[in-house]
Amino acid sequence: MSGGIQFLPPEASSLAPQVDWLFYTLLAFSGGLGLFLTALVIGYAVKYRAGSSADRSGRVARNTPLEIGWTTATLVIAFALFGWGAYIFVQRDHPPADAIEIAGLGKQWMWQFRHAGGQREIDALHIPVGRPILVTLGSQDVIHSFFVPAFRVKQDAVPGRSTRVWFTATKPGKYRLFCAEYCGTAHSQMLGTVYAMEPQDFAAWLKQEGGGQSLAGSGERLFSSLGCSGCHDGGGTVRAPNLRGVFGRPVALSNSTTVMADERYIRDSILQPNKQVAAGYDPVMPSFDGLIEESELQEVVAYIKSLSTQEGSR
Ligand code: HEC
Ligand SMILES: [Cu+2]
Repeated sequence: MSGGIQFLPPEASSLAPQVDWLFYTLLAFSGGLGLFLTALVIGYAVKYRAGSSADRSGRVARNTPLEIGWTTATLVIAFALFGWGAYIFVQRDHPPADAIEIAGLGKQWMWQFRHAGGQREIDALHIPVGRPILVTLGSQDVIHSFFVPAFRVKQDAVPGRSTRVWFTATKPGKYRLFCAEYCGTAHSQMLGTVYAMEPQDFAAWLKQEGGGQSLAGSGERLFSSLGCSGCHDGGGTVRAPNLRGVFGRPVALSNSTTVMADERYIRDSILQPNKQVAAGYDPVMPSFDGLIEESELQEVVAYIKSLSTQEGSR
């Protein structure tokens, strides 16, 4: 964040150079085409200005190879640019499996982040460089948008939904975090700082922050205080699926389709249990929509996920 005129923010993520290359190529392509067309317009305007002695007999001369040539060439270029952009987009949408997960929550008007160990921060996000970071985003009120220009990533946080964004920071430093979706009076003050740190510094930071209860631990507490365990831990009168190991596996539904039990499925199961009913069970689970806060939902989802990732070790 130094002075002087900056055309683009620093490139501080593994994605940033790729995005910039695409951007510069698009700029060169459309700039070149724009200049070429402008030159033709000006050239002809001068040539055929009123009173000039240019030939106006209106000869029609077609050049079929030339026409086919430029149509094909621009088509190929346009598709190549599309393919290139799509490749980056798909990559941006597929976090590596070993990414470090952080729960992010947008609310009027601040960003809250919670690490797996329970460390919580407001308008600040500490991350290690060189490791993929996956931020799952929720919103407590209206649409916000998580935007870190130096990382070239932007992702909406939408109420009632879980979205995600991932990146690998490449350079230690402080980077601006914006909310890029107008979200009310203090939208312009919804700013934060991303602290990209060397891994050992990050480990030290995590330790120093402590954190107390882990995210999944808080979720486990909610799981019993909200009454989920009454049905789901067996022993009760209601027959409900055991959630151990459900995350990341395909689930058979009562309508004979199968769905991958990802974050969205877990979330929907809690807020709209009747939308997708697990095969072999009665649709008796009540909706927790309105009874559970967004941040609590993130904790419960973290807990249900932990039931799968720590399989056997618990
Ligand atoms: C009244 C009993 C009951 C309560 C309370 C309850 N559930 Fe359920 N839950 C069920 C039943 C029955 C199903 C299977 C039918 C269905 O999918 O709706 C289910 C399905 C689910 C699923 C999908 C599991 C799968 O294998 O597909 C998840 C996730 C889930 N519940 C989480 C929760 C959470 C979290 C809570 C607490 C906030 C909760 N449930 C509270 C009865 C209950
Ligand atoms: Cu906002």
